[in-house]
Amino acid sequence: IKAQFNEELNAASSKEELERIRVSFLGKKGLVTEELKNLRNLDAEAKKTAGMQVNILKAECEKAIVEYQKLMEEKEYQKEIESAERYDYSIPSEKPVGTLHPITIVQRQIENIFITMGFIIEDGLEIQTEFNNFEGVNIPKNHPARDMQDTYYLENGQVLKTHTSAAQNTIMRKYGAPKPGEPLKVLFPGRCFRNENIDASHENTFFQLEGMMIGDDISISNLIYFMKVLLTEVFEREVKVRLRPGFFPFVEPGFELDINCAICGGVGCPTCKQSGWLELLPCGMIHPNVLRLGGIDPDKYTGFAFGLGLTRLAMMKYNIKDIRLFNSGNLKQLKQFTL
Ligand code: FA5
Repeated sequence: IKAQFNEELNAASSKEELERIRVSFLGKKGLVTEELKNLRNLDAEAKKTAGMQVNILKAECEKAIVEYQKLMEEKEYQKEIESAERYDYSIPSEKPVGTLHPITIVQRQIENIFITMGFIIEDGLEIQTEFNNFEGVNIPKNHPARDMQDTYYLENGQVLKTHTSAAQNTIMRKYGAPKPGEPLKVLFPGRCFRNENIDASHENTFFQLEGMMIGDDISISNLIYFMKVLLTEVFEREVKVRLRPGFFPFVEPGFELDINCAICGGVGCPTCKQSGWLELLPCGMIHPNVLRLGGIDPDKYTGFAFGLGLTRLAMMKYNIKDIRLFNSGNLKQLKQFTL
């Protein structure tokens, strides 16, 4: 039986054949099982020796089948590996894998314009102290202006910055008073957070881009000049703007620079709330209190600041009708923008 078993086993080339062999030797009516059954016909002495032999045979057959099965699985696995598709990870890909987010594109474009005009780029923290976000820019506690910006407070009393102006104080302290004829010119873009009701033109997370110029003879005409350069370069055409008086505690005088809504051409649409204008660029001359808090003498220096709604600007530039697209993660939409 053992010789026959070995012969058949060695010829087996599939799992099915292996199973057939198992059944024909070890199954209910298998050869080995039959031998076991036959033991009952023997006398006690013979039963003992034969029983031992048959049980050894049974154990050997079982073991051989298990081992042979393992061997077959091993062979199959090797075959699979050899025929598997191979990748060469070192070959350069044909297409660039990612694209810049439209806000990043516009941010870099504006940064480049201002760098050529001698501005430094600074990074403001997203988590700020209440002082930096409010008191440092002349918004004292209980001032109604705090209600204009619905603030996210952290458990430790710090805030998610509601505007890029929160970096003004830190930047003034970092660079100190400018030298004569060398005004301090800084651009500081950043993500801002407000607990807003979200609609087509309001997000709770959006980008602003702030600029500040402080020197011994900075005036409103400098401010208007830089704003015009900025908007002409970004839109690559003359854009219609309007200047209205605007109130911000950190500027005096303060202005609201609005841009003609390019989506509806000025006739009114949901994005501009039917007004034909989009509030885009609040600005003004830095309030003396803000300079003083930043360690700069307001009797010797003046400056302007502007806080551009970068997300809204990107909407204008790319004719994006709904602000919610920016944070949507919709790659099909977001990938189509180029400089
Ligand atoms: C400010 O935040 C001032 N810090 C700007 C400033 C800086 C004024 C320096 C003067 C001098 P305001 O709250 O208006 O201002 O916001 C500025 C711009 O951010 C708005 O014009 C708008 O374009 C954009 N903005 C404000 N809230 C949102 C919002 N929820 N979603 C998208 N953009 C917003």
